[in-house]
Amino acid sequence: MYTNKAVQEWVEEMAKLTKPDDIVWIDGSEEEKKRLEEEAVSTGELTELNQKELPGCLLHRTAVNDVARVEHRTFICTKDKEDAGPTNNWMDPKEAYGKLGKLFDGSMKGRTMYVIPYLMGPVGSPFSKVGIELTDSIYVVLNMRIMTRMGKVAMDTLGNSNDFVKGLHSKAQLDEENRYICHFPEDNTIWSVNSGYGGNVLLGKKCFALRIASYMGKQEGWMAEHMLILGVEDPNGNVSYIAGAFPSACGKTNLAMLIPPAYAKGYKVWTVGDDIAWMRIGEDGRLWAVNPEAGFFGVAPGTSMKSNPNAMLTTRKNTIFTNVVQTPDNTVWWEGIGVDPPQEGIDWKGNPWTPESGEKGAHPNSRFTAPANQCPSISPEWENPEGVPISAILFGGRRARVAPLVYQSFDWEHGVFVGATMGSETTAAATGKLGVVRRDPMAMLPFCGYNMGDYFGHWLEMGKKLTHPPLIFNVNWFRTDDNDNFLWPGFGENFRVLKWILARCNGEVDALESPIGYLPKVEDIELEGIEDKVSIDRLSQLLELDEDAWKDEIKSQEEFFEKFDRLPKEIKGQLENLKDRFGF
Ligand code: OXD
Ligand code: MN
Repeated sequence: MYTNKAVQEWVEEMAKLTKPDDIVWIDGSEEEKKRLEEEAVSTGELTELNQKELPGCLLHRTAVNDVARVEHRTFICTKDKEDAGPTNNWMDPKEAYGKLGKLFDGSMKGRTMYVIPYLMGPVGSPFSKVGIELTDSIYVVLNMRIMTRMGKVAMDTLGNSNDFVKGLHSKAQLDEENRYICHFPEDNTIWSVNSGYGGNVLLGKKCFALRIASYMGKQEGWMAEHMLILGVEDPNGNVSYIAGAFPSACGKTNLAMLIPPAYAKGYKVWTVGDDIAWMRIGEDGRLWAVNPEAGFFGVAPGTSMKSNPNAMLTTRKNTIFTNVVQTPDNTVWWEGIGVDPPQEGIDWKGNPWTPESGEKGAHPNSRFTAPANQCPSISPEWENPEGVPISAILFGGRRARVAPLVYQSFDWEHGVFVGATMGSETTAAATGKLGVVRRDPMAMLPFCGYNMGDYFGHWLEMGKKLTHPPLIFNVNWFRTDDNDNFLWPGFGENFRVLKWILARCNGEVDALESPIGYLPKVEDIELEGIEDKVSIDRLSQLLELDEDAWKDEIKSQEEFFEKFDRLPKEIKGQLENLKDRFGF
């Protein structure tokens, strides 16, 4: 059905390797969706949920050993090891093609290979790029259908060009020991084998839109970032856009879909994206961003009508749920959904489950895949081919102690340093130990497709070209008191911090200079309506700098930077300046 020669030849070559019984070219039509859903339901790969309560919704369970991104098995395969840098796993491309080639050899025997053309970015946008994913998983096809612009539209965009990202995925045997997610940025290629978990297999998302795209961005002078994009509309109808980088499972989706508190009459927050931003310098010297995705692959646990009503409403139809609890009336439940659990259900492993069992019913990294256009707060601009102009960039993480609620960097270069020194306590979105602080520059540690020292350099270069750069802030919703209680209510109340940030962008409010940047004056964070939860004292505590904690923090930053051979001198200089300002 498609005539692009380069695509055809590559598909043939990959089919020779993986030896599927059949090849199906995906067109993105409704009929195709129906057919694939029926097939997946008939084999048990997907379960149809209660169509009255959750029309168009499906449930999937991954293998129990396959529930999160596997960072230790994710590789950047550049010819020169140095180009992958000190924070990525590296494999020689020849070795990777050889090793994975053996795993792919015959891996689709008895299966169908689906050829998924997809577009990252809005249709007709100069930002947008085409990828093709070959997979033996219907779950992948149906998720890609939600997460990207899939099928004919992508092939039409590609035309006769050979400029597309080549993604090959096979579940193979879901063998943990032979699970590899390999990226070949110099070849525009991604190979993923032996996994069925979203972040490892929906190749348009982390693999292309972040790892490969960050490399492309460096070559071509733009940026691919692990950022949400939101718009704040004021009572006069003016909308300002903010992009925010937070590590996985730190509330990007919640922030992107925030509903302003009651006191902020006439304000509205619009969602442009919840995970990835592609950003270019506009002719006006501002930074313009698009969301390359078309859906949300959000973390389910903790999502409720209280924490994120817009996400809940988005997922009431046409959604694929992964690894959540299936209730007796064939709907879904997860920890933190805000309603009582069913007396019994089927847990994420597919076993009978009761709330008394002491086990979690949903996996902590269980997910929903939902179309962005179903989101009640979706921005009217979310598919604008030119993107939206960014006024502020936020960096943030989970920091129980060190980081104050919010502070502003002195300038772009200092902001890059603030991003480069981000740290966060680990979550369930990746395998590994939970709750330990790891340095996660710009929330890109697992997603930067090249040497992170060069990546910092690229940020610095971009800053030089922006005549109207966004202001850069750091936020921390997760600060706790001595008894480990959160000091800040978070969720919708985070709007109060956004409001201060935009007031800074508009030059409407001054601030206090501190060693780490500009801090708000206590009276400038509005507390109307939450005075009972956040007293002035508490707010002061949230904005406090603990010198001892900062001493340790700077030591940890210094240690982290020691890994880098290609650390820009500006970053080193910023570290020295920070020490000087503290007098350390
Ligand atoms: C995600 C992640 O799925 O960051 O967005 O893990
Ligand atoms: Mn993410």
